[in-house]
Amino acid sequence: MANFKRAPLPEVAAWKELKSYFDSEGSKLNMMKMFQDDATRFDKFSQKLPTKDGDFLLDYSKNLVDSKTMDLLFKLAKETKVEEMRAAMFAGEKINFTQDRAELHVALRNRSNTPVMFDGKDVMPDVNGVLKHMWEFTESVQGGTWKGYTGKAITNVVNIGIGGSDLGPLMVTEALKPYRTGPSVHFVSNIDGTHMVETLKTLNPETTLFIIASKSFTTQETITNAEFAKAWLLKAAKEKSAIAKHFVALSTNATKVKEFGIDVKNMFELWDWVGGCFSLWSAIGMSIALYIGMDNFEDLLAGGHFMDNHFVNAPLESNIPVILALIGVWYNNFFEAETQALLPYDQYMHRFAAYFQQGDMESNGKYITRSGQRCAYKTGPIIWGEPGTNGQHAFYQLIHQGTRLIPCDFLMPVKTQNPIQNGLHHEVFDGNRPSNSILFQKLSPFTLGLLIAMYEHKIFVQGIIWDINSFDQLGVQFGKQLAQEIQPELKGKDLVSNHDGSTNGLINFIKANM
Ligand code: G6Q
Repeated sequence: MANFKRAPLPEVAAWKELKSYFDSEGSKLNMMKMFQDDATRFDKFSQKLPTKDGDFLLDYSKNLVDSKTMDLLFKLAKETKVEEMRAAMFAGEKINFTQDRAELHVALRNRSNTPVMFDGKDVMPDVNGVLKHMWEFTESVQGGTWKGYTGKAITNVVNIGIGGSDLGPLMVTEALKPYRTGPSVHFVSNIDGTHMVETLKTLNPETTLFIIASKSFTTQETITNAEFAKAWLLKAAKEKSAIAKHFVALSTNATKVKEFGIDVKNMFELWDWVGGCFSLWSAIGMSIALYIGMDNFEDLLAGGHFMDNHFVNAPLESNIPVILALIGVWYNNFFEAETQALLPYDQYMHRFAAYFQQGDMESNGKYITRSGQRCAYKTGPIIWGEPGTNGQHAFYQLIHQGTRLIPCDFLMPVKTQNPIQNGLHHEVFDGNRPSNSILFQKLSPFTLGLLIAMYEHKIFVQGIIWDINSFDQLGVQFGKQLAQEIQPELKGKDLVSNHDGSTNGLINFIKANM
């Protein structure tokens, strides 16, 4: 096990130096002046990566940082053991120590196929086995050889899942619409019956395939919606044998999948070491594969792998996820910025910020350090955002001239998928307002993969610096448990009195009015 021992953050030397630099000069840095004083500022504070889909650029020169700030931030990364933790993650160590799990999503996109060891075993044969299964299935659905119960091909796919088993595939299928080669895809997550009912309204059971995406296969919302879908199919098909033709499962839980009535040959496996908010890279990405084809799905994986290689090999000083993470820490903990905006200038990326609300806030929305103390500093920021240019006509006023400091990431393709007018349409920030500009040629599966992995690693690095376990989802598990407890109490007429006064009052109000 790598040596994770380190000082608590407030005692780390670079942290103290950052604090005193912030108090003396760092907080007064003026961007306009820094550009005037240094003609090489853009070259100094930008990183270009050549990729197979063209050059990728991070320009971080429009930030309230100078060389001294960056040097101290890199020192902070070293002193908080970012390099050691990074090595431990890639080596399959159980870095999610509260749940005793490794976090090996990087193995799912390991296109170079080098062994990735976990508990003394190479996981790559299993990973490649599931990819092969996905290839076969995708080709049969897209090619029309997979038939529904009346012998018709599949035209519509409904992914039933929630949280990590919904947000990624939904975001990616929206972002990669121009690459569509397969059936229409729909996503049902909410336990409010409206979501399911509205989705099924236009669908025909003979040509609809349901994907039940649930790592645990016990999540209440997903299982309730899946049962509803099964009843909807059986109402039309009459025969139980239709289930095998219209339901597949993406899960770790073969027993529950069988119990539900899905043939285990139609189960696509994932493993405990795939965290929920990283699962789009696993079989949970099945709806993506069916929609854009396996070639494109593998290109998405290749983009993620490209970023993994960069993250592992580039020195901290030119490491894009590390730079993004450190600048985020500078604003979060010294300028006390409360939020971080993600603003993609591509309409297809309209769910990108929503996706990283989970990725970031679930990972770093924690107040207990790795050694069990309460943090004496702020951890993860509030993530939000909408696509540009719509945002410009709504909330940019506050970003420009409001009283809060809001660091922004602009994500911009040089070429739009659907040109109406030439040129970029991004607002130039003329005040002392900080932003990163992330430019790529065109939103391809590869580039999207790279962008997702870039933010995943940024979040990971911030979690290390803040000394929290970004990977555990014990808060989410606790919420699920509470929901399980309360559900039976909603049945029957007896008044409930075992919670706090407000919870009892709310439950009893609902029961009285049902
Ligand atoms: C896990 C996430 C959470 C999870 C859903 C769905 O990291 O916290 O969003 O993905 O609760 O869980 P299942 O896939 O087990 O249904």
